[in-house]
Amino acid sequence: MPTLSDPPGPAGDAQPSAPRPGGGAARTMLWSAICAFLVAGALYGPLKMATRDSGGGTARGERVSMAGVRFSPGTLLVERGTEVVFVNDDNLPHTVSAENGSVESGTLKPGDTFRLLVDGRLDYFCAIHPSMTASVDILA
Ligand SMILES: [Cu+2]
Repeated sequence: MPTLSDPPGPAGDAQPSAPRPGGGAARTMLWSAICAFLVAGALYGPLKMATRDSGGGTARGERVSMAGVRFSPGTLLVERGTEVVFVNDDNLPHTVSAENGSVESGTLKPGDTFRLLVDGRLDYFCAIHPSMTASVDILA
């Protein structure tokens, strides 16, 4: 019967050493995790906000969103001949109206889209909110 004497030894040893210190370590780890999460949030939050504030920025793509009474991105870069979709994600009506009069979407209600084949640089604005200006530029 040598096997009977083997198992109980370690089990009995583990009990005194495990309970309180183990709990403390788990607690510390939880706190580090929470702190890491908070720090990450503090760092990432402002970055994200900065990106959104420059919502008038430059981007490549085929989609322009109207939201918060502005076009986003403010400058869209596309290949010549790209079909660009303007989407009214706002809760106000807007238009896509070219500065030179070559394009006029008419009133786009919230949720409406306007598709346009872009063959050259387009500077446009919203006829309802003239402070909304943006452009589509052609990639060289
Ligand atoms: Cu508008």
